[in-house]
Amino acid sequence: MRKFTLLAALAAVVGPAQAQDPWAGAQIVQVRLSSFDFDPHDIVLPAGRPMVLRLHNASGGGHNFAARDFFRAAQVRPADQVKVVNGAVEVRGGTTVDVALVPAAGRYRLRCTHTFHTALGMSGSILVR
Ligand SMILES: [Cu+2]
Repeated sequence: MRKFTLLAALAAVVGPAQAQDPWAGAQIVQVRLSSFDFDPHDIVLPAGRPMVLRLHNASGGGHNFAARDFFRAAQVRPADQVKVVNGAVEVRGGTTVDVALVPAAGRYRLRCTHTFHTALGMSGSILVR
């Protein structure tokens, strides 16, 4: 009986928090990947606000959105954490990948780590303030 009461109390505490999706009204920030560019190149984001990074690869070949320190400092939505591997999100040609997160203030480096792509122009920055 005591166990049940405790569980019921826990459910009451956890219930409302789960019902509220913090990303429901999140701002969508689109970034276009192509050979060999990021558009925009220098991304500016508001700190501490939930947003959806919408990464669209407009080219036929694969690219990634590599920003290790940015993703490390951000709060990435649990369901999207598998999309960030070694600080990079892979985006296959012609596809779009959404990553919901709350960015942390700072200036971060952005690049594509595919061979030679950084040198060919796929580098930029992310400023969160
Ligand atoms: Cu690339």
